[in-house]
Amino acid sequence: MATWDIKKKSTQPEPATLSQIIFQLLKNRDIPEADMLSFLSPSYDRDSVDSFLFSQMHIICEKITETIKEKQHIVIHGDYDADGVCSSILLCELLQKLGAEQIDIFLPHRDKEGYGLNMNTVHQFIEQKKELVITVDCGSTSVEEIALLKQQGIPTIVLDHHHEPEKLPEFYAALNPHFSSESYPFKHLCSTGVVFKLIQAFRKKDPKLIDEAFEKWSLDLVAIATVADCMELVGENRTLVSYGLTVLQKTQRIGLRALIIESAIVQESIDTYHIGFMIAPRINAAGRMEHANTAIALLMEKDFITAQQLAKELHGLLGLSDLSQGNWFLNTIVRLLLLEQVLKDTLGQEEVSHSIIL
Ligand SMILES: [Mn+2]
Repeated sequence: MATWDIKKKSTQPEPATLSQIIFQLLKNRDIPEADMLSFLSPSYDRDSVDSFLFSQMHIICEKITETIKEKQHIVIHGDYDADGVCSSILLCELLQKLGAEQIDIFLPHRDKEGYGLNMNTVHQFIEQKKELVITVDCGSTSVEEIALLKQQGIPTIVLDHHHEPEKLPEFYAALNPHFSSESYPFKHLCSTGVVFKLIQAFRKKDPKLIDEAFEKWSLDLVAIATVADCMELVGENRTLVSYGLTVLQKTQRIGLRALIIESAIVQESIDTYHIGFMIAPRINAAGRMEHANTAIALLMEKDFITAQQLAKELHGLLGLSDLSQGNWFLNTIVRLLLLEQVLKDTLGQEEVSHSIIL
């Protein structure tokens, strides 16, 4: 018989609006008393952290504004997983909104190029005369690659959330909550969350250009990436995902709608389960089985017919991905067992023979 190990009753005073049992449950999960209310019912205005608490936010905003004013060529270097894809798209949309005309997104091929910047890519950027490189979901450890870019007069901005290496690259500036020199108080943002903080910073600087609608409609991708990257759903992430789910349930992105339909999800009921087990795996399947560019193309597509074709493509790649991970075998067994039960129930057959041919 199971024995329950119940923590001792807390003697600290409970916030007036919480019942003793809820207070005790949160306490047992190490939620600080000050965070209990926002944990249970996040509030966008109350729980958002000031973007300019990032120590280099001002420098980065200025550099991006200047680069766009000079009509220089910007390249976004992302990653092939859901966070890398979503952060590349959000940054591209922000730069377009700010008036940038020359933006490219570069995502490495998972098998042929691997994670992060590599020397071949850097040589390509130099040859293509890129004038500003912005890395998202990577770049924090690319010492040699960023040094070569700098040597060639190309500055690099890093927007990342990977841990600080022993030696930092010579980037122009960086937003990374994990850097020891970083003063931003919340450490668990994914890269898409970091790009979202940049959107909020530009909104604070110019609320007419980056309006409230642009900021709020960006939250669907923040929710997807935060859940897909398995970030802790505490503090600011809890607020971003909570509001992000509401946005996702009404998303205006044609590609995302096509993906939701292809995944047989009722859009109005999307929650973190649907992101983690249905949406994110399809986005990740592109980078795992072919190239993450297909996921970018789908999520940025404006035409529904094309979006449907791309969504079907990702759905097919997910099947291949399942197959490569052995899930196909388990799925087949489960489907056979369900079929056997149906045959027994409807035909009254006691013995049902079946076989799997491999
Ligand atoms: Mn990430």
